[in-house]
Amino acid sequence: MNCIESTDAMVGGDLVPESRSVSPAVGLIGDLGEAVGPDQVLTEPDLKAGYVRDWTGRWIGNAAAVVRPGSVEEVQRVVRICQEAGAPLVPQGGNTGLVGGSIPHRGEVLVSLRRLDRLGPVDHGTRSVIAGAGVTLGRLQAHAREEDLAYAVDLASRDSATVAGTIATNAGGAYVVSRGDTRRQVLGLEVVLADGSLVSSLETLPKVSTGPDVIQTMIGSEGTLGVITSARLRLSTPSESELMVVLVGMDTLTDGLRLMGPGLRAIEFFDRACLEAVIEHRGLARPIPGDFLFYVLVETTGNLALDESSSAVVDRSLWVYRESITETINGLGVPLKLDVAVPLDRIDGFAAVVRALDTSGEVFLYGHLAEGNFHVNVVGSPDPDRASEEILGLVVSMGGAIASEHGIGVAKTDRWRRTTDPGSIELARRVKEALDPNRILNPGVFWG
Ligand code: FAD
Ligand code: S2G
Ligand code: ZN
Repeated sequence: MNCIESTDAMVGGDLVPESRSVSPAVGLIGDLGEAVGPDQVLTEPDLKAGYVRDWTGRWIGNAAAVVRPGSVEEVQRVVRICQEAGAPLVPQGGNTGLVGGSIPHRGEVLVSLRRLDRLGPVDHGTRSVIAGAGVTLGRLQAHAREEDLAYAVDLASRDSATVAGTIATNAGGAYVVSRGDTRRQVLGLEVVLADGSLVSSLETLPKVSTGPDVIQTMIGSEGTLGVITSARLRLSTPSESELMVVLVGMDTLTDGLRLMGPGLRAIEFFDRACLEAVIEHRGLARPIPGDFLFYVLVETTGNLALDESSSAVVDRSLWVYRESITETINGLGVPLKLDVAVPLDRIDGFAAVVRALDTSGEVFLYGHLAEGNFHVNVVGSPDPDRASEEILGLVVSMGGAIASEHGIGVAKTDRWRRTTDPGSIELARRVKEALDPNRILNPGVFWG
């Protein structure tokens, strides 16, 4: 059940923005300073720097100002001011997004939600918790653990990635195969719409059927339909049985699929290039003897049918080889990162064709095996746009998806428009038209 609550007077069904004594002389920056306090409005380039550069360094944007509201009411005021000034804004959480969607590319107002970091008490009855937009994944996971519960989504960016950012990108991570993506964890949302009004479904009961749950459209909307200020999230009981983590060397990914069975929690893969780079970057020992095209990491509470040919080690610390890949690659140079998915019966064919492409860069393949989710990274390509076109074109030709968990952002907006079926584009356009007719919300994403 969604209820619209607004501090605005409703006149004849139209929202009449509350009167604001705007002295024209102060302008946008002054208005924003009045709304959140001047020290929460950053205009100096060095103070804005961390907010306008993405995690990989591939995008460096510019913001009219960085604004850091500390409450839902302040978010409403900021959005209303931007709406009335016709000033586009980009909502930002931990700024760990990898498709350029969290960066102000054309002087937008950057609205950082990190200060909305309240965490409610765990509700054991509904096994859920209300978390503010700016709560990091790591803090949410620790909060759940203290109550002998668990939050299902886990990313290596857990100490920066925020609740709202993971909802806005429908983040996946290692446990999608056993616990689902972020969408599966969202029980309710509180969102500030483009006109500054507030809509909330936080107090919904665990199971209702009260009409279209339109607010769920915010999941995966990447800051283009509303500013998420809070969410009610599902928690689960951690598995009792002993976990086993195994790393297996193999020369086809299809062989890796045979390791999926009862009790599976996560199945990740990475190629030889990733392993060599991580061993060097982190100064780690070689985890298993032998030299293989691929390495598959399995976390399970079941038994694994390992034949004598597979080299395997059972040790929970093996995750370090998988979790170090992103930072290792970032240390080699600004990577072209393509998060894609291909049908499971095409995974080895896809890997072979990508490797054969002439990207003139170093190619790294890793990701989440059960979903056919590859993170194709290319470092040192002289023409990353051409490499991106070729790889995304290959994905589409194989019946795959041009994004599996990182979203579209500005990196794939053009390709998204060209490869998504026209009906879905038209429906998305109508929703955007209805919710953000003046296109002030993250205008570069999807519709840029
Ligand atoms: P930001 O980067 O700040 O924003 C991301 C998008 O969400 C932007 O479009 C932004 O406008 C929008 N947004 C942010 N806050 C709000 C809000 N309050 N309301 C509306 N829109 C909002 N991703 C995965 O899916 N799986 C992984 O395994 C994974 N591993 C990673 C490992 C590393 C080391 C790094 C650096 C990144 C990884 N990521 C992964 C990518 C990234 O962490 C996710 O995309 C995450 O969801 C981004 O969260 P954030 O808070 O940093 O969002
Ligand atoms: C992962 C992290 C980001 C990347 O490691 O699963 O989602 O592409 C990725 O390196
Ligand atoms: Zn991933």
